[in-house]
Amino acid sequence: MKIGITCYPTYGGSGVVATELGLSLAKLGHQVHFISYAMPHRLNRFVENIYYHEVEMSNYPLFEHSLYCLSLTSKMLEVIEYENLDLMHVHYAIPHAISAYLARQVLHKVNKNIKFITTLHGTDITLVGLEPSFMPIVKFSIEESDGVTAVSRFLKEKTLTNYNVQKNIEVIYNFIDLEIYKPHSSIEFRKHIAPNGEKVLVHTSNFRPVKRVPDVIRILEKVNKEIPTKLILVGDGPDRSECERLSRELGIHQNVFFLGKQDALTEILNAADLFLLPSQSESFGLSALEAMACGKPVVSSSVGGLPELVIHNETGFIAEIGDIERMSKYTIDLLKNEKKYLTFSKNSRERAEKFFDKKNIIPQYIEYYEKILNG
Ligand code: GMT
Repeated sequence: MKIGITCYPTYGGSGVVATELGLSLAKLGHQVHFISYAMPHRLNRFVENIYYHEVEMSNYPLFEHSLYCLSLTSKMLEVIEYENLDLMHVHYAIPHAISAYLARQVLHKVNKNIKFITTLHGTDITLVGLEPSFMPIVKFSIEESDGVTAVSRFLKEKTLTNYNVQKNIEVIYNFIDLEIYKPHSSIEFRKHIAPNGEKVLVHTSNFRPVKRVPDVIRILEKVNKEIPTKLILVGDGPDRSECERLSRELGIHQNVFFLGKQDALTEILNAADLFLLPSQSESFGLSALEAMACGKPVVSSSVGGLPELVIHNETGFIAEIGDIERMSKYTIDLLKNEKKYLTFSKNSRERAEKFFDKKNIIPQYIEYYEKILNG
């Protein structure tokens, strides 16, 4: 197949899922054309069957605001025509699904066809899409997509109820490369972080308010009162400064390592004991899956799709949003009880292998593409 993929070129989340999907499809012999405003983060090397098309932006002075949606549509049209694409697959509904819809309409006018699939990822449905200025257009673009997938059962249900749509939505879970994300020793890095044998917690995110990263700092403060513990924070975003300030205010900044954006995630995850994800909203929690694949139990909030990933009292613990007290207790419990910790660690890896292995999920996408193309 010749597939066009549009996604945000970002460091985490939907950008990573789309890029890893494209790379896997290319490896299987499909031709994949990425269309975005910048090179997707993980596309930083030559890969056979992968092409990248950058959306050109007009900077005409009349346009005070960027017309990305329209520029993207034009680029889609160009790539669909020149590369003879079979299908467009857009990740994150806003505004990608609308651009794909417009491209399809333009082609209809000249008696050409293109089908497009929209994959819903999270905040496109649970947060941004609910804003009154976006809601009607998100609903419309879901209804008009030839196929729609969601990354968790939670996200599927939310979409059907919040947008009152009658649409078949296929749940295709996010996936992980178990050969890259696996338990291995990371002794040197761990020694650097925790030279006196302290325990190590880790959190990775885009530091948006929805991730509640200050809760991670507050959990560390409580855990540290019982067990000497360090915290690694990976990523960057709007709440980072507030977190740096909070860790100083609480007098624990010497125990917090702000690493910023990092590529060597498996080294970092493997240097830690446990992953924290106290999000306000989380449709799936790819970062938690990355940690689980490395055999790290997760303590998280019980929101969204997280209970589909983190099994309470088996691969980690879940608690109400903002219940720092409980999350700290769960963390301490696991860090103090070695036997329990090892069981949870083993369970985490096994769950990643059983339900979220890339080898099993990629064929689900291919099957879905075929179903939509033949439907
Ligand atoms: O808002 C974000 O956190 C980024 C967002 C995205 O689409 O880039 O992440 C969402 O998609 C990820 C990949 O499917 C999911 O693992 C995240 O849970 C989801 N984030 C939220 O729902 C907040």
